[in-house]
Amino acid sequence: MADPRTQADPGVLQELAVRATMAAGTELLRRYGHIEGLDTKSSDTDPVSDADRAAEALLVEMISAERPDDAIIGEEGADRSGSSGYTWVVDPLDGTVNYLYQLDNFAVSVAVEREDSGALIGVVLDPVTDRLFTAVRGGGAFLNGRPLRVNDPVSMRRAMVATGFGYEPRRRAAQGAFVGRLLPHIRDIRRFGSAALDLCSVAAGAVDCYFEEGINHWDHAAGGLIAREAGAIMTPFTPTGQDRGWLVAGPALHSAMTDFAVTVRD
Ligand code: LIP
Repeated sequence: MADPRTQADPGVLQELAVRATMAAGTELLRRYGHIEGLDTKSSDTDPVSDADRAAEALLVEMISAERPDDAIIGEEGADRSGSSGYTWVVDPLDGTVNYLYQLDNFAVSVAVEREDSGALIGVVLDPVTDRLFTAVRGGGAFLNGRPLRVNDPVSMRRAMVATGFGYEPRRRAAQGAFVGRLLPHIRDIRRFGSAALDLCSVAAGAVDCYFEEGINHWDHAAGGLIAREAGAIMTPFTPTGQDRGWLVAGPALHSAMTDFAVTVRD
């Protein structure tokens, strides 16, 4: 339980999250197009490079210096326990494959969670376009300070749906089969390659829905709060039954997609 004596001002936490996220974004841009230390993780198509590692090290250094009693979890191995009841969940480079191919559409994602109540702060930065998505729980979602709201109501037939696929062949085959069943019932699919930006696109009304199975906590911790604060409903969603996934959309489309997945599964 968070010690009431250490309860932090959400505005102070958000300011640090924004400052650290922007510093990591600058580091990613400095290295963009100059990949070094390339390696793979869960499969030979799941890359990691010195850019991921350097950005995460910068996030950990800045957060630890100002919040030494907070825990930190990061995609590239950051795993520090804390005593304050607050945990920083960081993805230093979401959209790693896009970064590798210089396709843009990558992001730095930083969330702050309370152990007693979950996500409190969400910050996602697209360094290429300077789009800074932010949310404080209960305070709304913003893009560069402009309020965001999801599209609602949206019917299945008019739905622009973002999704993604895992790095393992077995998982991809089942995910592709579900998308094939869905495609005739919706406007179209978009696969941008970054869960954090997909979630922020739902918040901004740039797409109507996002779902994906097999993403990690650091992929959706910040973007999920931003989408919820923009009016999205976010619930567990496992249409292939293989991996834990998420469905994020405005209320009407969320309900229609949930019903559709049940009919397809039966
Ligand atoms: C990526 C996610 C994306 C998913 C990719 C990958 P990464 O995270 O943001 O939604 O489809 O397979 O997991 O690996 O770039 O941090």
